[in-house]
Amino acid sequence: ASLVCFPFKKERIDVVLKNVRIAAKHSRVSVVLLVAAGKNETYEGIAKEIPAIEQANGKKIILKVQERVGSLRPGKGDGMNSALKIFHDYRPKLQRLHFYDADIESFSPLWISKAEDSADLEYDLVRHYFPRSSTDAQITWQVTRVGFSLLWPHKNIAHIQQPLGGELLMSRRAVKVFLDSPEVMERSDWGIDTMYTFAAVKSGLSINEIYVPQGKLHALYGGLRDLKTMLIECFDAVQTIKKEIIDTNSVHHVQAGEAVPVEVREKIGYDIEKSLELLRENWTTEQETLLKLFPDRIASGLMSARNFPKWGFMDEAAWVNAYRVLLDNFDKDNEDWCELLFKLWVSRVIHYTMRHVLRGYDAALSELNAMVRNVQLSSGKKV
Ligand code: GDX
Repeated sequence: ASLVCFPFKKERIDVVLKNVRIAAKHSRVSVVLLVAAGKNETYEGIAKEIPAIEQANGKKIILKVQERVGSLRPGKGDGMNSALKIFHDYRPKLQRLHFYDADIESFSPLWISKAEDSADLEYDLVRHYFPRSSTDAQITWQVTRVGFSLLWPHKNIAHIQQPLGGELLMSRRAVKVFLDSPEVMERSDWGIDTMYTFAAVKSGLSINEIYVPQGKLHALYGGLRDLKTMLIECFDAVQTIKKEIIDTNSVHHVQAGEAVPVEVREKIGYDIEKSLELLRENWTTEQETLLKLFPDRIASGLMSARNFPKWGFMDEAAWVNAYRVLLDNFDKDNEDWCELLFKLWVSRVIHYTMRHVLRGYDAALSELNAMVRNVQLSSGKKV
């Protein structure tokens, strides 16, 4: 028996309810759990509809406000970790826990069935992965995939397709591993996805990544500024575990991808014009001082972007150099460091967009894959 959880904050009520009905109807699902960030309009709107959905499907639907589990900003991590605890204590015992973002417009019963099929083959962790627009997923590519490849080039973790994905199935065994991991339970913010991925690999859980060809259609980001908090928390998560040793190489299978649908190939993931402005904003003298820790080309490049949008200095090699400096020095409690990390990442994303996305979808994706492979090769070679 399985539990499907949708963590939510502020979302379109009709979209969330549609997803809840899909889960409640599924034959493998016995409980649906909605974990709210707080009691807001979305919460109230959902609460009203629950009795009818329970009655129509004969399934238990639980709506709860998340607990304070971790110690960082209370966010999606507290939501997901609260769900782990509810799942673990639920009686009669449940076997599998699924997570899906509540705002997905393309959710279907197939997402649940595919994950269940894979869990039937006894994988501990099943992760959904999707075709993504070439300008989407720039925290995944530039921060998490580069970071994992730099730190553990010989391990499976460097090869996880979408290590930040919020759609996944955990076996009871996986849930137990996460509940017993202090790093996971403390991660109350956006860093939670990084920690689940890391803890799964470190503890040797078997992982299957399953491909969902329709892609994940959800609300578009505005400028890259919308992603600043997520960027900082995802980078901080990598920095926290940078000294960890992974001494397992567990089973990791990836289902082959398929042709990418036109809607995904042609979608623009963020507002480019709005994002160009970001390189000029919020400068302080402290940021100028911190920039001196970086190689000259990066420091002078970013300084010149204060006057006119510039990005040519932040190619792949420069980003990897900047990443190393950040891993050694970044301090998430210092706002100037946060703003500097953000500007460096913005210049990287704009460089990639202008140099590679312009050449078309296939060229852009092959560049991202080449970047990750190059980082693995250069940091993994024995000298
Ligand atoms: N309970 C709870 N508490 N839910 C939250 C909170 C919170 O503080 N913050 C967000 N959520 C919910 C939200 O309502 C939605 O259902 C889901 O979490 C994802 O949030 P959203 O703002 O839609 O995130 P976004 O930008 O779509 O990122 C998601 O996809 C990324 C990815 O796959 O690349 C999110 O699951 C990321 O963690 C993931 O890395």
